[in-house]
This record gives sequence, structure tokens and C-alpha cells, in this order.
Amino acid sequence: MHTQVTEFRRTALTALLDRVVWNTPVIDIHTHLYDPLMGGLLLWGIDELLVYHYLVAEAFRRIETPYENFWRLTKTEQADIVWNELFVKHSPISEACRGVLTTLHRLGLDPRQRDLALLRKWFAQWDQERYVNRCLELANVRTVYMTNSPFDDAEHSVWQKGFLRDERFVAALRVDPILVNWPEAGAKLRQWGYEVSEGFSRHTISEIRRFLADWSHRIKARYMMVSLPPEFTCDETSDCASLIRGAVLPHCRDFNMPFALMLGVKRAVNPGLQLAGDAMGRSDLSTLAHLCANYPENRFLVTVLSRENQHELCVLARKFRNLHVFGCWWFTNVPVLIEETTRMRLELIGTSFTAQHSDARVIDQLIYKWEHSRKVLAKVLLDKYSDIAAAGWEPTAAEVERDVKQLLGGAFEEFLKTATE
Ligand code: HDL
Ligand code: ZN
Repeated sequence: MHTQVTEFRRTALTALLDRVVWNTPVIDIHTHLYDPLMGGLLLWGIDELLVYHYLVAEAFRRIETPYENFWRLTKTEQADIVWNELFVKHSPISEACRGVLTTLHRLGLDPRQRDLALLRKWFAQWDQERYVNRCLELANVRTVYMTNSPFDDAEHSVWQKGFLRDERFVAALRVDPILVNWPEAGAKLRQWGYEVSEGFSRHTISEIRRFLADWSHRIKARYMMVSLPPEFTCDETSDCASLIRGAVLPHCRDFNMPFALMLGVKRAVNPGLQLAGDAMGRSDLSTLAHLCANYPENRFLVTVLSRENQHELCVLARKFRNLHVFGCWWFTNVPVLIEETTRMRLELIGTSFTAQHSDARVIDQLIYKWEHSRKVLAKVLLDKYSDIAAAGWEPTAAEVERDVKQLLGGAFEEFLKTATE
């Protein structure tokens, strides 16, 4: 009898989770998408999907073409090579290839026709506005957090000109150059009228904070973010430590915003691959523990690139309530690691984290990145709810809805609000 009841419960839970996980709108807290009105910065369509740097990296494993020859081609010619190498000559079985298939399938297209020209014709009939709406609808994404860098020339001028904001696209202020290459970033700030010098005099620090304040206001930033290499430490000597301690954390406190740390990226390990040339490494998370412990009035949003760091990050989240764990970032955004990481997080920190972010660069990708992640989340939650149901705690539909909302951005929004108290 007990087994039958468990099977019955499992079946009922499966149906409930399928409904709830798919019907809960997502707050996508980290992407490289842009507001549709940011003058052509937003990418969409089949050729952009195919030249996504994840696919370019995989295509280069199949061709002898010198890197610079590939980059001289048009996007259409690059997409032709990717399509031919990864979809026609070999099965599109990698997560990034599968993503293109899921996207096309959900859009109602049949990729088995293997006819790229036909696909291009279909995309050509859409205008950006209608297509953006279609992608957000199919992905069931309510809010898209952008990555906004004043150091990106194209983006810098768009913000200076100003544009009518689409409230579905909200801003996050990205400041990598300040923390990882201060001399170059300092020169840019001087160019923009901020009186900063190489050393970190009181005046320089106050001018950096003025810069951060100006841009936080300009873009209405909800949080600040930076990606850092595995060797990042916050010991007394480094430029990075002086800037984080002296400028970034006080700024975040003044503006009541979390500071997002994305740890473990090794930039340009193979520069010939351009955006696809970055790799990763295991970070020393004692620096993160030091920041959380010594700056309790700051709040830290953290994701890590190394699978080996995930467990320690969960344990730190148990120690520090000002640490919010989010997403399966980049090389960990594959079903095998999403499942392991999500299971670990639920078992160590309950629902007090953000299960995923898409990191999408092409708006069509929202469709597959959220389909694939929702599938894994529903599978893991089925196990975890079955475990507590077997102990007599049958979750109600309302409780499951509450929990899934938490995991798909609700916990993040609470973390943001807490920051404003
Ligand atoms: O630094 C980042 O925000 C990373 O997400 C990089 O942009 C990376 O190129 C990427 O797109 N990963 O998904
Ligand atoms: Zn990113």
C-alpha cells in the first residue's frame, strides 16, 4: 500500500510541478540582452543564434581555418560554417546545439529540413518588436536583467543619448575594467571628466564613487556586478581590494544595492577565439567569506564558474545571510551540472537562492535556456517533494507555487528589497 501511495503521490506531484514550473514567470537576473530600444544592440534571429560564441568554440574543433580568416567572414558565412560542421556533418548533441533545436522547435519550425536558407526566410518575416514579445512569451520571462557597462563604447553612447525604457528590461552596472585593469579604466574616467589618478588618494576614491553614482542613476541600476579571475583576493595590497573596500562597497551601501561577484573566469586563454576564448578555474572562496563577514551591511550576489566551488559556496551561504547564491553560470549551465548543483543547493539552503539565470546574448536563447533549466528544476523538485511527502509532509499546490516563485526570481527580489531596509 505504502509504495502505491508513493507512486500515486509522485504522479500527482509530477503533474503539479509541470504546471507550476512552466507557468511561473521568470525573473532572469543576468543576461547580455539589451532593451529593444537600445539602437540595434539587441541580437536576435537564426544567424545570431548560430554564431553564439559557445557554438563558435565547438565549430573550431572541427575546422582548420585560421581564426582571423573566420572572423573576416560575414555573420551569414560564419553561421553557414557552424551549421554545416555542428548540425549537418555531426549530430547537434551538445547543450548549445540542442539549444538551437529547442528554440526552432518551440517557434514551430522543423530543423530536420536542414535547410538554413528556408529558416532564414522565416526569420526575415519578423520585425524586432513582435519577435521580442514572442520570445518573452514562449520563454515565460517577465523581467530581463541586462549587463550594462559604461566601458562598452557602443552602449556608452546609447545611454548618453538616452532612450525610452522598456520596463521589462532592467539594468545592472558592470564594472570589471575598474577592478581588473584600473590604469586603463582610470584613463577612461579622466577622459569622461572624473579627476582620478593612478594611486587611490581620497580624491580619486571620491571621484570613482561619483562615477558609480552618476551611472547608477543614469541606467537605474538594480545591482552592481563584476566578474573576477580565480586568483581574486581581497588582501590589503591589491588595487582590487582598495577599490572594493574604498569605493564599490560604500557605493552599494549608499544606493542600497547588492554587489554581484561572478568568480572564476580566466579571460582570453585562447585570444584567437575572441569572446569564445575565455576559460575558468577554481576560486579561493575565503576572500568571499572575508567580504561577507567583514561587510555585514553589504549584500553579495554570487555565482561561481567552477563545479568544485559549488559546494563551498552553498556552505558559505549557510554562514552568511548577506550572501545570495544564483544561477548555473556559463560552463556549468549544462543539464548534468544544473541537476547536481540545484539538488545540492536545495539540500543545503532550501529555496533561499536563485536557481538559474540565462546569460542569454541572443533573445531567442531565452526560449531554450529556460526550457532546459525548467525541465531539470521540475525533476529535482519532484524528488525533494517526494522525499518530504514520504515523511508525511505533502506540499500543497500553493506551497509549491510559492517555492517555485522563490527559485525563479522571487528570492532575488526579496534580497533586493532587504537591501533597501
Ligand atoms: O562575464 C560574463 O558575464 C559571462 O557570462 C560572459 O559574458 C560569457 O561570455 C558568457 O556569455 N557566458 O554565458
Ligand atoms: Zn554573463
